[in-house]
Amino acid sequence: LAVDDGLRTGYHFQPPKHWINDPNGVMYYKGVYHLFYQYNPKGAVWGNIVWAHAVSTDLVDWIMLPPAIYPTAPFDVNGCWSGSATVLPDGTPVIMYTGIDGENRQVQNVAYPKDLSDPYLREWVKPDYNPVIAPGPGMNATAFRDPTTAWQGPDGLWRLVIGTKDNHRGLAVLYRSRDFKRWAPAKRALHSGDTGMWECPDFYPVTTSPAVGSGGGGSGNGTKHVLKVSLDLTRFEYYTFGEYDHATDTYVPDAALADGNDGLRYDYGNFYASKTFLDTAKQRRVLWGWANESDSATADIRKGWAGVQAIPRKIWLSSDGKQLVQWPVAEIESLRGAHANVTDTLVAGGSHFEVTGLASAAQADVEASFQVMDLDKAEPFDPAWRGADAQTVCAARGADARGGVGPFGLWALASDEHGERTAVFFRVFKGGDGGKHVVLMCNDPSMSSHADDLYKPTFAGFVDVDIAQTGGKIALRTLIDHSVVESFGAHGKTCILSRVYPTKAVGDKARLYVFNNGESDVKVTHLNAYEMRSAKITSDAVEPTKR
Ligand code: DQQ
Repeated sequence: LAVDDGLRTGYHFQPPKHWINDPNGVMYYKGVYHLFYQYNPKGAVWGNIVWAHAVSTDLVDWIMLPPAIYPTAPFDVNGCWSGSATVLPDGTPVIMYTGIDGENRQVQNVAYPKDLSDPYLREWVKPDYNPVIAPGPGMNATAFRDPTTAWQGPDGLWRLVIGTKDNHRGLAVLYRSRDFKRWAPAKRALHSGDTGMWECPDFYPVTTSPAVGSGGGGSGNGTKHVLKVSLDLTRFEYYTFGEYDHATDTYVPDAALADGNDGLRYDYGNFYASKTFLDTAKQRRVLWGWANESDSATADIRKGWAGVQAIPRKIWLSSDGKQLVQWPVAEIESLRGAHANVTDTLVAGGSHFEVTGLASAAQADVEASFQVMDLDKAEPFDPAWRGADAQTVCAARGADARGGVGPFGLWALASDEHGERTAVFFRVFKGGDGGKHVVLMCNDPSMSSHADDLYKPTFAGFVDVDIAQTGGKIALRTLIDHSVVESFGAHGKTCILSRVYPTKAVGDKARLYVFNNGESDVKVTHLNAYEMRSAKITSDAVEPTKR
């Protein structure tokens, strides 16, 4: 089957063909970034899962290697599911992943590099003593998976968390080990919530400084610990952060934060099964997440591929300590080419203009700053929406519903006459908590494609900014990549990734517009739209040793 090139990404990570899902075992080791990911080597739908492997020195260009972990033994004969890497103090990396055993139980296995002198760590050895963690009596053996990176407590013991459920209760269960081989369950789970299964937990320290210490553990000095879980019922991820007591292994989320469906999300769009790692080269924490397709399985089979990884994001705690902030790693800016610039341009209510001068806007990085000229025009926030999530509000007030302040923002991947367009925008209401304005950020793909059979929900998140204080200013960055529209509002406070499948706004036919569907005029104080070169994806020249 032909691979459909028109909608493949140019700088978002994708293998040449077939299905991918969760990022796994992400790490930095001796000058090389490793990305493993769930992969079906036989087709464009989920199945036959192995750990595919790619390496990079800059998180931009990738060398594809043969799968690193694939079924070989009774403890993983039915699949090698998600897991994490930990770099031990002696410098040895170890992977722990979920194996699906001969009885379809989910067990945790370790794997070590076969040859530490191979800079790419191509081959991994699974000791015979696997599995190292099996579901205990009374545990749900078909919902016990996705071990985190391990961390070492002051007592020298390793700890990690595994996702599971007990009926409807999602749990992050804790295990401890002295040698990474024998693991004992803690009496209490690290945390739990009434949300169904917790997949792909992640647990790590953050501070308000984007630069992190190389230790990666630590507490005190304003350090918070983040617990992120992926909810298989909604396919959304939620996080809390709070105090973690190393001595008692107790995690208490900050009181202002809600668990589960009412909680904060890394991304309010299509972004799942994410995982962070500590990048000791650049003293930052980096987040990887998977974005699946929004078309049908039939379409994926026809395309020959399914799934991409989001651009890796630096992640840290906002200066007010109320949420996490994310920003694309700076390295991707090396792909920026020719650019179009707009400065101090007024967009009257009800108007739009095209950002011209790009050979193609199908592969672009757009940084824009807007200024609302008359915040008094903001409509009141409907009391019926109190407590509703942003997606509900945005569904009621899409990009084409005229407003007082907004919707204003970008039409990405727009065709001639913008019959196809994906709207990324802000909308401002008055009457929020404490008299503040409510700022909503939305991604509305309802006009994104003339094709049928697409999943086209609006995605939305609230943006925690006091827009009156900023003089009506708000920033938007959008990474456009053929079938990806990945946006960062208010310098990374609210993020939304969306997958779209234009039929006309493809390749050099894709255009970019600024629009304003509100009553208040909006000024584009500045906008830079860069054409993006493609990342280099090469395959490993070295013949893998026969296995
Ligand atoms: N994907 C993996 C599981 C994980 C799920 C299987 C999340 O380990 O829970 O491919 O997308």
